[in-house]
Amino acid sequence: MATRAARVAALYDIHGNLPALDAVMAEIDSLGIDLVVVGGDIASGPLPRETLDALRSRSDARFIRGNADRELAVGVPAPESKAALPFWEWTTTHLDDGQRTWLAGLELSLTVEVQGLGSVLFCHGSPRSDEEIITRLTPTERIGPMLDHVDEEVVVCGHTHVQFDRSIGGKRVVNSGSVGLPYEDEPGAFWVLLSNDIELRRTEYDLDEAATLIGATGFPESEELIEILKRPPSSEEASAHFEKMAADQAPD
Ligand SMILES: [Mn+2]
Repeated sequence: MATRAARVAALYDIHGNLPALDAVMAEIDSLGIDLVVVGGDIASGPLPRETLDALRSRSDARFIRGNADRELAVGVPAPESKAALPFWEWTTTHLDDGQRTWLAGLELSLTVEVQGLGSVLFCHGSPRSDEEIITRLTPTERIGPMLDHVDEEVVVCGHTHVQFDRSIGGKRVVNSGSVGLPYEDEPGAFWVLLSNDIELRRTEYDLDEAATLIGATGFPESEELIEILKRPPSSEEASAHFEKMAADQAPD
């Protein structure tokens, strides 16, 4: 049976940033939400175990898998990218096999009938891939084929950590942004509230407190991470960067 809800919080790309997640959870609990959709790339970051525990203890949460969650699965080889390897190694050693297996087994997408809004497809990258890139700059002709077999009226994606709300071929395509590692014009934790309408939201949290907590974890290059959390690259810069990656990723 289809999942139905009236007020849904979409929390994407948390990336093991527990203080950011805690702030968002406090806000959604005060707003009154009947479903939380966790949109993937959950654990890969400085507080993987604590982040997973906090989300899995919620009875109102449903989960989909992101590319970083998939890469943490038991038996999946280490990334070839030298840049990604230390983060992967650190995260895998801070999760147990049961947690890695649980992440790997998550579904790739989820459909929810949102009362007053319509049917919404939640996916991580695009409806057909957990790593396909859609940004606010992606030409509509490149997005068209990604939506080919989508019946839902609204698609909520993530993966690029920059929010947008676009209308493409009669569908609304929304990027939820990132709770734990946003590339936006100001710091904070970014997420989306779906009810009668769709609201792009930003929640503030104490970045100095977060820096102390993250700095104490031993996560590789945590000082650089804290710097990005405090002074993120602009959304325009990030979108252009991902759009270049998307062009390289495109088949033709
Ligand atoms: Mn991702």
